[in-house]
Amino acid sequence: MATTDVALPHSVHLESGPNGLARLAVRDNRYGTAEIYLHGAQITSWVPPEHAPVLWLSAASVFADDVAIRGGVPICFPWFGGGPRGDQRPSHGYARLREWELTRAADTPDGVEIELVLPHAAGDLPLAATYRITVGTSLVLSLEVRNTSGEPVAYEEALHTYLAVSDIAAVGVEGLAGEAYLDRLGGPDPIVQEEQVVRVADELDRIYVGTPATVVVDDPQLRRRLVVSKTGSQNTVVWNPWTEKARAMADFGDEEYRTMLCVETANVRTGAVVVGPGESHTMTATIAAQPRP
Ligand code: TA6
Repeated sequence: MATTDVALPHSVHLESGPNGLARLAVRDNRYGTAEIYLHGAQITSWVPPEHAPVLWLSAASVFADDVAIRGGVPICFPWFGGGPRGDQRPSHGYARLREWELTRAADTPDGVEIELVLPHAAGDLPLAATYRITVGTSLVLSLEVRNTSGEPVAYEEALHTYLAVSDIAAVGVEGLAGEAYLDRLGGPDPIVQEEQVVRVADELDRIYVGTPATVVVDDPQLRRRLVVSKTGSQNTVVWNPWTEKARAMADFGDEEYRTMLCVETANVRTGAVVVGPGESHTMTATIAAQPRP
């Protein structure tokens, strides 16, 4: 079924975005606004009523069918980065570079629900991916992966969420005290985080391992706390490129790194998923914006 065959509720509009990339615009006075590109099934904007945008999007993002949009929530699948051995391309897998098909859009008591599926291509792993987005009082992102083969299949996944913050120097990341992480800028051995609150003052790229923890980004200047909770996820990745790495990325504008922080809901490396023949696994991230007293 083609995307254009899907009936849309009055709050969902299919429109043409930059460079003609198709996007779904959610405009609903109960739940604010959102934009989801079919390219990568990438939500790039969610603005709840009475809030500043919750997702960050680079002003330098390139909207092209062979490049990942810089911001929002890229879907890393079926591997993360270069994969467990570091030799897989494209980086973060093929899902975010492909146009997904809309299969359902509905206005429900919980919010506007949108469902997309990843079209299969030659060479793909035998995995069928279905992504469900609910734009409600929270933003709920759910990735269901089904093994269509007769053998177990291993894969990695991450909802690579770019959160919008007032100033990276002003925010604190709570919820990961006591959790172990792999420092991607350091050695191979896990480090147990002793700080109650993580503060970012340089490039930071951590894969927390074996943690179901809910993460809170406390933002005094925006007087809000962004809460990322999850199910079906063993890993959380926390990333800010800081100056040098951001400057090396053409789709990261000057100083933009100061207004973003990635808190990624994931199953990667030792947390990779092994799904049996005909079985499915679902990972869900729920993002909420709460006022800060
Ligand atoms: O999740 C953090 C990370 O793996 C960083 O190491 C950095 O590479 C980032 O993802 C962005 O990757 P991308 O391929 O989107 O430029």
